[in-house]
Amino acid sequence: MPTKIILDCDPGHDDAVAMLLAWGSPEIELLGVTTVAGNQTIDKVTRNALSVARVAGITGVPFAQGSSRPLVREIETAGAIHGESGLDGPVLPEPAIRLDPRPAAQFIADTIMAAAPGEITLVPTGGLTNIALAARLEPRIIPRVKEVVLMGGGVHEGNWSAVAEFNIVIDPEAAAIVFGAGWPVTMVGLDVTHQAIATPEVQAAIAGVGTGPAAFVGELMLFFEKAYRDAQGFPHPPVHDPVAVAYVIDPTLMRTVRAPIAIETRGEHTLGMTVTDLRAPAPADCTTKVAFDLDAAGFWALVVDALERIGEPAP
Ligand code: PIR
Ligand code: CA
Repeated sequence: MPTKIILDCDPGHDDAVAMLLAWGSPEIELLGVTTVAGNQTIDKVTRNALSVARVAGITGVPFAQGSSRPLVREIETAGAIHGESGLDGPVLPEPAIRLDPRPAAQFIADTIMAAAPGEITLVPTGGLTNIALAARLEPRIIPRVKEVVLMGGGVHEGNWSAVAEFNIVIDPEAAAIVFGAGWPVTMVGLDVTHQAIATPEVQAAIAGVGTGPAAFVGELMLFFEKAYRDAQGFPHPPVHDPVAVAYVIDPTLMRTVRAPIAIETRGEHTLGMTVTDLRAPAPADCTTKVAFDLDAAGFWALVVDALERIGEPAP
């Protein structure tokens, strides 16, 4: 039985790859895609999500637009990394599908309440605004969600400050709600995603698939590589978001440790830090886990397989 997921994202080069991995993997049933302001403004990331759906031939999956800003703070985008559009590099085709009329939080709440308890895994790859709003809108979803597997945070690494990761620090109040809700949370953070590097060998394997969607990913990686080199000093870019999807497909691709995780919402130098208590043993009531040590070859094999399965969608 495939795992049913809702992907909540802000595409975003790596979010686009996460969408493709979810759509092209038989272990996953994509119940919906929701968007949240983050890498770019909400109208841009929503348009990007619909363009990616067109590229990959994603049909029969509802797309719902979410929050245009964090719960409390002003919006902060990542144009330096993802460009003016949020998905700079390839030509973005006109969207071919219409949005679900519901706001993302409503869509998430409705979908979870309509499913059996324990059926749905939430996979957020952007700020946690929509997920926090859904939990407040319909608290009965909290015990019904199988797991929240999110890309965000990190124990030993930061990328938006010395100690904070972008998805957490842009909406730390939402992150505090999500990490503290009591549902199982797996944090797929920078400790693992900085090991998911699109090396020249990886980029060659993707190009070797030889399809339109694979070429699209290649063009995304080209832009992402230059941006990551200029802005963050990485020779080749880490592709964060599909690692969370890969954990849902095959949790043995990384090592996870149960540990309490607190979100810093008031620190002078540490805002958005995911303060992870690795002292053993974890308390019995601990509902959070953190991932380390990625099997990068196994991860990229999943991405290439998904592109092979997507093939050449009808235009
Ligand atoms: C990536 C992101 C934001 C900033 C940088 N420097 C790099 C986006 C990605 O889409 C990913 O979800 C997460 N936020 C990584 O921090
Ligand atoms: Ca993202």
